[in-house]
Order: sequence, then C-alpha cells, then structure tokens
Amino acid sequence: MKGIVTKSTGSWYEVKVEGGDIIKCRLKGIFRLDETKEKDSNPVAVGDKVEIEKGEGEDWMIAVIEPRENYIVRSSPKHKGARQIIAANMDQALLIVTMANPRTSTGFIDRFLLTAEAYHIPTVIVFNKQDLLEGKASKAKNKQDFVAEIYQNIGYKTVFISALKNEHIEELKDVMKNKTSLLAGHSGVGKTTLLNTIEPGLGLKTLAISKNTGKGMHTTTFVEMHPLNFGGSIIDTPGIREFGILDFKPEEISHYFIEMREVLNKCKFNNCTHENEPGCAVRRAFEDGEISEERYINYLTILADYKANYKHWE
Ligand SMILES: Nc1nc2c(ncn2[C@@H]2O[C@H](COP(=O)(O)OP(=O)(O)O)[C@@H](O)[C@H]2O)c(=O)[nH]1
Ligand SMILES: [Mg+2]
Ligand SMILES: [Zn+2]
Repeated sequence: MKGIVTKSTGSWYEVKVEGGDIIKCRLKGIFRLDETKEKDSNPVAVGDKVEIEKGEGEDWMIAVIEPRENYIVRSSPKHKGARQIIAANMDQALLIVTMANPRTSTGFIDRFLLTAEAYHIPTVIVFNKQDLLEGKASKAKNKQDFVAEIYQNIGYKTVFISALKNEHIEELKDVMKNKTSLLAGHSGVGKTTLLNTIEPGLGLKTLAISKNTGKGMHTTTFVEMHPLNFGGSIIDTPGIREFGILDFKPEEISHYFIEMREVLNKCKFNNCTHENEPGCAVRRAFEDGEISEERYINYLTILADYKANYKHWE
C-alpha cells in the first residue's frame, strides 16, 4: 500500500494511506543500517511518500521510501554532527514573522530563506500580529513597511494577517489551498494560534504533551502533518531554530540569496565571496543601491559564521 508519512517520532510513524486511513508503522531494519553510512540520523521524514507492508506479526512496516522532491534538515538533537531530515516533499514554506512582541530580525529571515532556497522550497513571508500595528504610525509599523519592501522587491510573496483576530486569513488560505506547506518561524510569532484559527479542530493536538517523555511538544522532535479542510496540508515543526545545516562551500552561499544570484556571474573571480575582492559585481550592486544594505550585511554575517563552522562539515 502507498501512503504519506504524517507523523514521525523516530521509533514509529503514522502513514496516511489512499482512502485516508492512518496506519501506525515501524521501519524495516534495512533502512536503519543506512544511518551510519549517511549523515542522517533518521531515514524517514514527515511528507515522505512510502510503501508499507505487513511485517511479521501484526505490525505494518515501511518498506519503500520514494525519492524526495525536496526536504529540509536540522542538526540532530541526539547525534552531534548528524543531520535530521524533518520534512520532505513540501510545496512551500510559510515563514511567520512579527515586528512586535516579539520582533523577528531580518538576520533570522535571511538565514531561513538561505536554507529554504538551498533546499528548493519556495517561501511566503507571513507578517502576523497586524492588530498590534493598526491605526498608528508606530515604530513597529514603520519597521514592517521597511522589512516587507526588502523582500517584495526581490520577489518574495508577503501576506499580512492577525491570527488572533482572524484578519486576512482568507488571503492566507488562498496561498495554502491544495498545497503542502511547512510552518516556520521562531517561538512566539503565533504559529499555534494560526493553526487553531485556520483549523479549529486541531487545537488540542498542537497543545498535546508527548506521551513518551511527558514534556511539552516544543522539547520533542516530533513533526506532524495536518490535513486542511479547505484542501492541502500543513507541516508543523517544533524546534525550527536549528534549521540551516548546509554542506556547500562558503562561496556558494550567495547563490541562495536570490538577488545576488542574478549578478554574481559578473564577478571577476568565480569563487568570489563578495567581501572585498576586486571586480565584485555583488558589492557594486550593493554600492549602487540595487542590493539592500540589510541583506548585504546579513549575507556578510552569515558568511563569517559559516566560515567559522565550515570545517565541521567538510
Ligand atoms: N496580538 C496578537 N497576538 C497574537 C497573534 N497571534 C498570536 N498571538 C499571541 O502570541 C503568543 C504566542 O502565540 P503562539 O501561537 O503560542 O506562538 P508560537 O510559539 O509561534 O506557536 C500568544 O500569547 C498568542 O495569543 C496575533 O495575531 N495578534
Ligand atoms: Mg507553538
Ligand atoms: Zn563578488
């Protein structure tokens, strides 16, 4: 039987099969052996298309994992240096950000976008908590206008909502309809609130406590895919903070800054990192105001961080 993995605990999985039934499955031993060969600490992820079969006894087993269209990883909480694939086969990511209570930095946004671009996941930036900004020319509202424009100018879609007050949610639903979306954003931006607003029936689930550890969901590694009543599904991920494990060369980082990608082939050196090399087209575009200062500075910061940690991944 074919199905899609909708929940992963690491030791067992929920697979939604054709017809809609959810079947609890384990993984055939053959996949587990691969762990040591690959750097991945889990061979199956939410969103994976799989084939399941009856194993010995009554257990269902995942027997085949189909090749992934895309996936996203984080560093494994359990095995240092290992990657954990947390979701696969997404149509898009929804990055939830807020300019007040708490404020999402563009540094955070750019790190996420870098990862998403590297893993071929189109991203929509969702500005939540509009109700806190309405009606005043507040500092936070000005900041939002400034930040939103940066991303709109380079081609990212933006949506402005209030998850709490149920404002402009229809617009977001249009974006989500019939697609598999990864829900991302740091703690406190309103991801759980948004899930409850668009799919009230899920409320209890997102607040659930892990049966295994007795701890809150945010401390677990569980990732879950929820079906949406208007078509499509959403993948909810605890612990988005550790996204961004990349294994490419430092000079390749700019390939995932979409506005830099367009000019970097004009740099004099093909391994240009756009810091201060002569004949750098990216630096020139920044100086000419074609690349935003915010993005360029974030790029340099990410590059420096990456270089400092790069050896680890070689
Ligand atoms: N004012 C306002 N508060 C919100 C909104 N969305 C979420 N919140 C509040 O922000 C806090 C964190 O929300 P939560 O959904 O737990 O964030 P998560 O950590 O991203 O899941 C809660 O107190 C929510 O009530 C919103 O649109 N407007
Ligand atoms: Mg939450
Ligand atoms: Zn350059």
